[in-house]
Amino acid sequence: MEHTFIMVKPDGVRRGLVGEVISRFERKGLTLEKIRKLTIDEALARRHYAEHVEKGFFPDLLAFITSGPVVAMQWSGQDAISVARTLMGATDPKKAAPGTIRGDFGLAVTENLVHGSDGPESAARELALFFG
Ligand code: DAT
Ligand code: MG
Repeated sequence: MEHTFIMVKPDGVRRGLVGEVISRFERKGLTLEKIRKLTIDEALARRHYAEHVEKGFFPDLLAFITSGPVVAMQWSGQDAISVARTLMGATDPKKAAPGTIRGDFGLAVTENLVHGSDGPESAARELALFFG
């Protein structure tokens, strides 16, 4: 059993896709354990995206991720981290396969609808950041 941190980003919340995202993870067989709606401030964004703070796209990412409420979640299940990443699709929605969340609903790399932890260390770190 593995835990992962999943977040519907501000574009997904604005577009009314929270239920769609939750439904896809539920139908796959993962279990929703915690859920919280919040607006990310700059300090939290810098901690959550610490690995990207020095990158050229970070100002755009920061403006976007703080632009409205997100829905933060803890999910569990067998291989939950990689299963969730597969359901999300590639980072760039233009390259994400049809049938994935990003492939079905996204067009721009910044506004790519969902975040999912990329490994056990980031899952533990991100869950602690958002759920204490
Ligand atoms: P992922 O969200 O698939 O784990 P990541 O951790 O590499 O991708 O990047 C975090 C977010 O930053 C990503 O969801 C969208 C944005 N991003 C990544 N690469 C980018 C790029 N080359 N240009 C603009 N935004 C980018
Ligand atoms: Mg990532």
